[in-house]
Amino acid sequence: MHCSLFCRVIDNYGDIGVCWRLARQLVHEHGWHVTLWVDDLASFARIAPALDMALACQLLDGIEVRHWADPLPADAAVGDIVIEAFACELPHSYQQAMAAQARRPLWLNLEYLSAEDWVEGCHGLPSPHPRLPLQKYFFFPGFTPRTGGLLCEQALLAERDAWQADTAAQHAYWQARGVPPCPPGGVRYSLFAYDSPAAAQWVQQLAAGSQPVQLLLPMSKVVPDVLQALGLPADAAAGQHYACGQLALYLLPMTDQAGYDRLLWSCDFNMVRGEDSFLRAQWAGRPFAWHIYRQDDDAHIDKLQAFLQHYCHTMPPALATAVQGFMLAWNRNRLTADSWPALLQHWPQWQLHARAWPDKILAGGSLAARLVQFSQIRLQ
Ligand code: TRH
Repeated sequence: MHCSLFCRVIDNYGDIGVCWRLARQLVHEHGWHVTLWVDDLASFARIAPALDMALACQLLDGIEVRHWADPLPADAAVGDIVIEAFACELPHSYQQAMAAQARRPLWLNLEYLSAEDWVEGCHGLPSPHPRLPLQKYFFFPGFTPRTGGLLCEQALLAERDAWQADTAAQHAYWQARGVPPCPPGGVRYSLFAYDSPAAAQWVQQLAAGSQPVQLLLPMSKVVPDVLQALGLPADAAAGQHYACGQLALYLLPMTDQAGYDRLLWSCDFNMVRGEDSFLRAQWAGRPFAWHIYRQDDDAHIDKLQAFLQHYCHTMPPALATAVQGFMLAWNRNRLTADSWPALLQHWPQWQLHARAWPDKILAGGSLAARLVQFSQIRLQ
């Protein structure tokens, strides 16, 4: 099966992060041949350092990666399946080529992840092309069996378990990053977020708290806010570290996606953002909070609340209130003095919930498996 997957990088790394992950799963777990078209190789290279930005076409980890420039090169083959990620418009010439195939390809629009109720009703719906003899299906990721599911590699949770049981590997991991052993009673948190007044308040609270905290910060938009909030020089770079009250800060370079997974698996709590990191923190099986991507008219708050309703549904009520309170406060930029301490009071219960959560939401199969099944039925 040949799949052409098209990705336009709108902002940051999530668009290509999701497509890169999906491409590899389709190739390595389902034996498809994938051509990944990407318009921004520089952003791609931040999460896939082995990519050669100078090449318009290359084979990377078994995937044919091609630079998507306008116009598309004449040899741009039409796959059996064509996926446009996040409604990135396919070039008209390519749509015409799709319509001209003796056997028309299956055309999917892979949508953004949302836990909102309407997703179940829209997943899998076809939309006829206004002029060409083609139709496009909407493929919606989601948290329930009647959606397109969630991206997760087949072996991931077993790899995570092995990593979290391997104290020697973790020790070596921290040592390689210049992070000393945690002081007695101390904890490790990671923070990958957008710029945020809440992050500034949070780190000030951690610095003034009663527990030693090592905070791991991959370079991201939140780093200047954190440094400023703590009165540290703003020109910090990856590799530097600082101490401030109970808080020890470690600035980390961005790594490939597997490297980021290991960071998430190794921390007691992860503050994450966007779409892909949001899921990876859930797969870590540890408490996490979500800095959701901001949308116009506060649409992101509805999206956050839909997720929280789902995530907190089976939690003890006091924990649910604390988790909802913290994530909403963070995303409304109004962290109070109680938001974080309320969570700490219910920590062991949250750890149990976080551990059990991935199996619950993966019960209907991962997104790649559901996409393959969806395609097989329609291409019969
Ligand atoms: O970077 P994000 O904010 O991306 C997105 C996009 O911007 C998109 O336009 C928007 O619609 C969406 O958010 C909601 O967050 P995300 O989705 O978490 O993507 C980050 C990617 O970077 C993810 O695949 C993990 C990866 N990553 C690494 O590979 N190495 C690292 O060191 C880190 C910190 C992240």
